[in-house]
Amino acid sequence: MNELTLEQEFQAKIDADLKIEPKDWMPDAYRKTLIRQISQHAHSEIVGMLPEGNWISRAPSLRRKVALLAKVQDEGGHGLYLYSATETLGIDREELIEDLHSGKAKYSSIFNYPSLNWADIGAIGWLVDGAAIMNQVALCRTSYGPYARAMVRICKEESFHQRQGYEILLSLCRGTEVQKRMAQDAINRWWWPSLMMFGPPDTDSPNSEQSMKWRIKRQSNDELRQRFIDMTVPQADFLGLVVPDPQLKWNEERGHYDFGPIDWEEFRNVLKGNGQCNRQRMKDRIKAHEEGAWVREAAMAYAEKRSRRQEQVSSVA
Ligand code: BYC
Repeated sequence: MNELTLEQEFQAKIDADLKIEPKDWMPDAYRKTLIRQISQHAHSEIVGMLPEGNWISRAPSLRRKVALLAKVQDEGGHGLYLYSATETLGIDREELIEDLHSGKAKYSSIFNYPSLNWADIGAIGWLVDGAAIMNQVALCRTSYGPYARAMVRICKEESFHQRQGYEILLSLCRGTEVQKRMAQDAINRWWWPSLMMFGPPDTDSPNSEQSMKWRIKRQSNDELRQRFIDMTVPQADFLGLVVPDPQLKWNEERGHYDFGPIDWEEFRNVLKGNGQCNRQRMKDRIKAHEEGAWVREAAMAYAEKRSRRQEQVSSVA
């Protein structure tokens, strides 16, 4: 079969909402786009453990500590599912991790902001995980089978994470005046970066059009961002917190909230490596990777020993 027919069959499969599986034929550009997006997503999960990990030893109660520990552990697990999904596309995990550490690969802009106090852990759960879910529920129907299946499991866990964050903020907002001020301060700092998680505006998103045609992305960056704002503003009202956007206003005609301009210059700057925590995050990630080398070596040695033993057993049988 020639390339054109293969490509037409591939697109027809996508248009019929069938999943593409690892051994199916796929255009090289589809494979590359998936490797880029899924590995960026995996890196985000792993780097996303850092700002929260800082607070495990300082959580205000045993209950909060256990919940945060479980959340951070889930994120490590999400990274593993996603690295595994990327590997089905014929790339090695070590290579992906090297690209992250060398600064070649991107990870979500949001994790380059600092978590300054306990209220930030609430804001991360509510806003960051809330934005992640909004984006990831759409990805449960993405066209590549292994990615879609990983996302189903991830989304189930993310919804606990979001509730964990909201509950922290609810407690603070029902607490003392100082606690409420802490919650408001955290929202003031995390609101705009959370909106940036959805990526640049549709008019400035080079990958969107093709990714939507391939149904890797099911909704555009702006559609998901708007949906997130519409869902989150009433939740902020319930907490009694003010969303830090003076232009935020319900638009009856559109059936959506209007909102003020996003500082895309700040976004681009963070992507270039100049955010508040980019350097610190990469330093911590590389250190953790180096310190974990013995665990990877021990796991490999164990796996090799087991497979040698299995070979011996089957040759005797
Ligand atoms: N940060 O053409 P576009 C989580 C890049 S949640 C950094 O629109 P695309 C977690 C983009 O990669 C976060 N880079 O791209 C939550 C592209 O760069 P290149 C992770 C960004 O791919 C809680 C360029 O800008 N979630 O993990 O069509 C706790 C142009 O953009 C960002 C995911 O990764 C950004 N915010 O759409 C722990 C979800 N936005 O490679 C962990 C999966 C854009 O062309 N990913 N860029 O140079 C996606 O859905 C899509 O990749 C995006 C971007 C919507 C993010």
